[in-house]
Order: sequence, then structure tokens, then C-alpha cells
Amino acid sequence: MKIHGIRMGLVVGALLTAPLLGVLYLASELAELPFAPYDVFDRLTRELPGYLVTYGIDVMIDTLRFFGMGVADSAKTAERAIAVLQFLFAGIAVAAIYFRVARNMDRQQARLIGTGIGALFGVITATVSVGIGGSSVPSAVVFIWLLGAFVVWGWALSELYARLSSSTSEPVISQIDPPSGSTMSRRQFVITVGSAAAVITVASTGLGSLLSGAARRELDAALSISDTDQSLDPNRIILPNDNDPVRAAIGTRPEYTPLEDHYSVSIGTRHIEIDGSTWTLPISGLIANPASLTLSDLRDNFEPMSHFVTLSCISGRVGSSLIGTTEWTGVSIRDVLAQVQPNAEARYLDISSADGFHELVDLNEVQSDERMMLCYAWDGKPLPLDHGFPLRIWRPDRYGMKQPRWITSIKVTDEPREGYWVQRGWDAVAQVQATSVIDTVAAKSMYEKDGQTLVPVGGIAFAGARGISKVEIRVDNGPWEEASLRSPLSGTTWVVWRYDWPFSSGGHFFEVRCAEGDGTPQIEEERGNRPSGARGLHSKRA
Ligand SMILES: Nc1nc2c(c(=O)[nH]1)N[C@H]1C(S)=C(S)[C@@H](COP(=O)(O)O)O[C@H]1N2
Ligand SMILES: [Mo]
Repeated sequence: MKIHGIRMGLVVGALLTAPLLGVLYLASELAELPFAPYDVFDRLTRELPGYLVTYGIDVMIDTLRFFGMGVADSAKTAERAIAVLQFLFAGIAVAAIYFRVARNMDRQQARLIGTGIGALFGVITATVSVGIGGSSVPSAVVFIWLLGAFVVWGWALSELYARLSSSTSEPVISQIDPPSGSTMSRRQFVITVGSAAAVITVASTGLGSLLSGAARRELDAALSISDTDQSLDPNRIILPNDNDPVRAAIGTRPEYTPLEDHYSVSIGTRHIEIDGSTWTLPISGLIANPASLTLSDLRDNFEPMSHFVTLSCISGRVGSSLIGTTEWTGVSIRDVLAQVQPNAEARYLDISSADGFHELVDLNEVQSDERMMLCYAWDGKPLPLDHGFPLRIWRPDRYGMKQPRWITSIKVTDEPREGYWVQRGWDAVAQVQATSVIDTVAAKSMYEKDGQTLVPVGGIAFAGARGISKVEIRVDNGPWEEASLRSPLSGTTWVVWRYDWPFSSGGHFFEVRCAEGDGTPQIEEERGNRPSGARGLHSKRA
């Protein structure tokens, strides 16, 4: 086998970086050491200009989609997947470059440089991780752990290089095993290393994710036991439209999203965990009565209100699953403002979050919509950690990017400050675009009626707080036919629609469009997500 420097470097890079990722992950779950790839990603997103970051994230998401990996569709954030891939690719690239460069060095030099590269990246990564903080482990330990892990990576890199380039003849003599004739072909050697890498990667990742799942379930369970308000029955699943005769076509997404399936999108990869018993919400600035509200103040001293809400992410494409519906409970921001008494000069609420996210809310907006709330419960239970415990805002008709989670303070001010994503080039208003989506063409539910064979077709339509008055379906560019609508859970949720299509055999092309509550048709022309949210017709072949 002939050595192809760079190509072999790519393979070795993957074989070494994958287990490194696994081991770092396991250690992060076992010993609360930081998972460095997240820290590096967080640091990069903070340092790089915003447009580059969103562009980069977009390209990554599209790439993952292309390879059929639905990262953005799962409850895990796409950012975490991207952080891991970024780390993996960096490791592969560095290894490839090393394999190329080492060709011009003598043995001793190559070994030194390989281990040196590991040490260099170890120092950089450890510095970033320690700088970001957030681990309960002392900084020195974090530093030594990461440095050590990377040095081992670099040493293994140089070791593999030495083995793989040691001889131009086919069998290479193993340098570790006693020289008693133990020889291995290069192919065997790569297979051995590959298997070891696979075993380490799979074992450490598997164990790590078991630990992680268990720990988070425990935390969430602890939260719902200690903090659940008994008046909010956590088992209530009777929905206001349960008696609606229009039933969703089989295969339509659940009208009420199970909490664990609700999408999540965050600027950071780190889980934000706030202690609800010590958390307070300071409200300061241009007000007569500065306040610092505890969670129980918010729950007990204000009239609670609940709304069914569909939340969607501006970066979702038409038909994406970055959208979900649940019941939000909290207090009207108007009521809170009535207590703190803004001055005449007050114009905005500048809201800050534990992860560095922030957003500006115009007081006129608060006055014009009493539904706007500081929300502390989803689905009748305290907010899940990932969804903003202990407090998040709800602003009807806006995309999620305008709605901070993990709120830590509110400043009443006359100085505008653009929100986190607005500073990074996204729409300052971010009103939800009207879109409609086909979830299913339920051929298996085909049925006969009046001598006709009908196939239920179904999905959702959403236009923020403007509601939906009509949904229409078109098959194979024929005429638009009106679908039946289920009455929505509220005026601010998606609407589930259904159209029973007269079946004809063969392949078909289905399209859907909707109109807002006041009859305004959805805009059919396709447009990308940036900066104001995607629109265009959704279609399905079946
Ligand atoms: N503090 C904070 N709030 C945030 C974000 C964030 O990254 N940090 N992301 C926003 C975005 S872009 C969206 S789409 C919603 C997602 O909320 P969810 O994860 O609970 O679905 O949260 C919003 N609020
Ligand atoms: Mo978002």
C-alpha cells in the first residue's frame, strides 16, 4: 500500500478525533469537566461577526440536512451538533496538514512536532474553556485535563505517522510489541487502530449520553415536584377543541406538542441552569418603584394567565419543525409595569438573559397587547430548563428570536438597544410570516364515501396572532380546493387543516396555501429565512 500523505492524514485525523470527542464528552458527564467543543464554538460565535456566524450555522444546517441528518428537527439544538462537527473537522484538517508537512522532517522532528501540535491546541482550548467558565471543577484541573487529552491526541498522531510511514515495504514491524516477529501489514494496523477508535468513541459517547439523560431527567423531575403549583394540574390534556368534528388526518403532527418534542434553539451550547429558589428579577431604570421579584412573587402576587401559543423560529425553512405549540402561563407585563410605575420618559424594556441574549420591547407594544406575558410555566409545569426556566417572555405574533428565555433583569429605559439577533442582521420586528405546511398524504387511511375513494391530506397553517381563515390544496397544478379547518387551540396557535382528496392512482404533486384571519393571502413567492423569515408554498410528492 502506498502512503498518500494527506489522505492518510484525513483518516488518522478522524480515527483520533472521534474518540477524543467521546472521551471529552464522557468526562464532561462523569466529572463535570467542560465539553471543550461547545466552549470553542461559543467563543467563536461570540468573536466572529454576526452575519458570518448565522451564515455559517445556516450552511452547516443545510449540509446536515443534505446528508439526511435532521439535527435541527430534534429537541437537541443544532448548535451542539455543529460544535461537535466543527471540532471533528478541525481535528481531521490538522492531522492531514501534519501528515503532509511531516514528510519533510526527520523522524525525531516529526514526533516532536506532532506532540507539540497537540500541546498547542490543548493550551488554546484549555484557555478558551477556562475563560468561558461554567464548570464547577477548579480551573487548574480543567486546564491540565484538556492539555493532557490534546497532548495524547498529538502524541498518537505522531506515533501513527511514524508507524504508517516507517517503511515503504508492506509489513511494518510493530515497534511496541517485542520484536519476536510480531508483524502487521499496514492495512491490518489501520483496521486495528480504527476498531479501537470506534470502540472508544461508541462506548464513551453511549455512556456519556446515558449519564446526561439521567441527570437532566432528575433535575427536571426535581423542579416539577418542588415547584409545581398544584392549581395547575400537570396531567390536564383536555384541549379546548376536543369536540371539533374536523379530525386531523393521521400523520399530521400533534396539535399540542409534547414538551420533550418542542424544538429548541439557543445562541450557546451550554445548558443554562438557574436556581429558582435564589433567582430574582430586578426591574430598574426609569420607574418610580424599583423591584426585585422572586418566582413566588410572580406566581402569587399577580393574576396568572394562560394562552395556547405556537412559537416558531425565524431561521426555520417553510415546513421546518422549528415550531411548536404548548400552553404558556405567566403574568401580563402590563400588571408588572403597573406595580413598578414607569416614568414619563420611559420608552423601552431592555431585557437581559443569563446566556448573554437580550432584547428590547417597546412600551407601546406592551400597552397595545395585554396578552404579552412574563411566562413561568409551560404545559402547566415550571418551564423546562432548556426552554427558559425560570422566566421567559411571550410576545404574540413574533418569531422566537425576539423572545428572551432565562430572563435575569429588566431595565426600563429611553435608550434603544437592538436585540441580540437584530444586532446580527435579522429583522427588528420579526413578525411571523403566514405559512402552511403539508404534513401527510395519508394513503393508508384511504376510505370510500358515496362511491368515491378519498385520501386524507393534512397539516398546519400559521400566521402568528393574525389567525388563519382559509387553507387550500392544489394537486398536480389543478384548481385550488378548500380544506376543512379545525378550530385552533387559540387565536395565536397554528391551525390544523384537512382535505380529503379524491384518489387517483399514480404519483402526484400536492401544494398548500393559506389566508390570514382577515383574508390576506399568504405570499406564495419563495423567499429564504434571512432576515425576515421564510415564505413560499410548501409541497409534497406522494
Ligand atoms: N436567552 C435566550 N433566549 C432566547 C434565545 C437564546 O438563545 N437565548 N433564542 C431565541 C430563539 S432564536 C428562539 S427560536 C426561541 C426558542 O425557544 P425554545 O428553545 O424554548 O423553543 O428562544 C429565543 N429566546
Ligand atoms: Mo429562533
